[in-house]
Amino acid sequence: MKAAGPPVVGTFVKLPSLEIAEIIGAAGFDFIVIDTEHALLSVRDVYSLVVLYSRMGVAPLVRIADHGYGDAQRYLDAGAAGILVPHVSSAAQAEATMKQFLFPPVGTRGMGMAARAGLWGSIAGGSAEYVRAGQEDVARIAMIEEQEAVEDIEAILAVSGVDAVFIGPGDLSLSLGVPGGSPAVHDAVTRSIGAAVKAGVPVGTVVQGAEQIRLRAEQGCRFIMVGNDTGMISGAARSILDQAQEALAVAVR
Ligand code: 3PY
Ligand code: MG
Repeated sequence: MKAAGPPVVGTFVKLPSLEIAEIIGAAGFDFIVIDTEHALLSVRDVYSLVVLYSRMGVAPLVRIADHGYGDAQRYLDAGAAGILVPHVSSAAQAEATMKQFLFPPVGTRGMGMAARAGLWGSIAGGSAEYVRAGQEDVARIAMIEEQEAVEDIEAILAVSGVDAVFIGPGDLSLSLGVPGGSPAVHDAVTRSIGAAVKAGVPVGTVVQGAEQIRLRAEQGCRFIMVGNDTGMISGAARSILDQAQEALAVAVR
């Protein structure tokens, strides 16, 4: 996210399948977001996906389901490259939530060096390196998905535990009370991206289609998300069936 060059590209992972994970990893995404907010993934499922994707060189992030400490701590100790916190609607909420994922003295995250993130206790550099990596190498990403969050965006961006922000157009459309793809949603995303760029905080969003990808990259997004594993399968299933049905409709009987 922080490197120069084009934005990094990722996708959401919702299925607890190592086979699908290998297929998506082989496609060459820079990162993936394992989605525990909207998918029925167990902690053990997340753990397996984190291990497999990191071994394939694809940065595994996890979207947590709420603002709590427990499961998120376990994902970080499993070696997740970052966490996305959904529905962060104010600076106070951002500060209280992100503190849990930073070690003292700035935060309250617990020491779990015997876990995978500490290489099962054998990490070179010991506890100092486990703590350094947890503070510096993990991305704590606040999701901006409500009208209040867009209005409070400058204050949210100023919270020191917010390493990046991700703008969620789907929930923004619900919050604004307008259909997805409406100009009001587009403008709220554009305003949020602009504020993040001005504050020097990496920003990302989810996009559909080449035109939107170019636009959001030109506006300054540093990470872009496209689609998810379930959509890829359902899209491919529909497309292959449509092709068969079109061919049959014109087949000589
Ligand atoms: C949203 O758009 O609401 C998201 O959570 C991103 O997919
Ligand atoms: Mg959302």
